[in-house]
Amino acid sequence: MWSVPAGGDSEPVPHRPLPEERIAPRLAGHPVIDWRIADPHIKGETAGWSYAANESVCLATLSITTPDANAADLARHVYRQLLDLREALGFPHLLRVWHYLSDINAGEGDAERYKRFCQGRLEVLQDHPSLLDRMPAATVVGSQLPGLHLQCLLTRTPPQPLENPRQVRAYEYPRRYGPSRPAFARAARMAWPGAADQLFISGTASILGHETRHPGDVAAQLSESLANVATLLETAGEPFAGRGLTTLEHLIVYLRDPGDIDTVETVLADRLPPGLAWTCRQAELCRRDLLVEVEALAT
Ligand code: 3EB
Repeated sequence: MWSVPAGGDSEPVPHRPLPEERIAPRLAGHPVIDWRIADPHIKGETAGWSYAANESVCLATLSITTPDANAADLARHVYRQLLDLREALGFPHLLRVWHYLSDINAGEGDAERYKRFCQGRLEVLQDHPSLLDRMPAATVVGSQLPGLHLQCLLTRTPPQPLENPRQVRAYEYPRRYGPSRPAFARAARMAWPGAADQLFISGTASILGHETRHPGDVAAQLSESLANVATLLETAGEPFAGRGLTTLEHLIVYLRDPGDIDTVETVLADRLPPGLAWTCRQAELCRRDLLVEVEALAT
């Protein structure tokens, strides 16, 4: 269960959730996330979106199930829809985005679907400097359900993007990772009016600088990913720094090969603070040499 803003009474979000089990099925750990929003008195559906909101935050979902569409067209379409939703609901800031893209590694070279997705996303965002200046925390992983499935959190007041000193800013990756730069921040810190700050940690992999570390070694990749999460928490300052991974509410692991689940459970048992809830879901990841990726929310 993840609550935004954290603390106080909250209700399960009554919007139409993504079909999470069909997108990236759970392999182990706690049930897939049940989002809760404090007093979600604004609810609705528009242009394919389903949303629930209160005065500070809006959770919205959109599924495009056109299986054979070019991933650049899919990304352009959903990001244009996202700009329209932002206008219609009056939540100008993008805090966190989850994207689930089918056949994410299909296609060779610059035609790989993840790279095409980055192209469509960047084309739309380039016309909106305010969004490029304050990029959201993001996840992009594979989907077993055809198409592009998106969930996002929009806010009334701006989040603060954060970068990881162990990693090159994704927006500055060298050309070899694709012609269009990935538009996301490594984390986004949100100061909620009247509630505790939260840190939304993007999909985080075994990447140091811009290079994949430990190809072929899922245990080492998971440890490196957790080291990247720990560094982000240190970089975020008070109240997250100096507390290891204990400020995490929940950790999600995306695992490429379900056969690696025992290794994942062993590493998590060794590295996570006792009692920290986690979920492991099966998904392909945006670089072919990545075997595992994690994301988290800290309060
Ligand atoms: C990486 O660090 C791994 O394109 O929005 C993680 C999170 C990754 C978000 C994105 C990509 C994205 O480059 C992949």
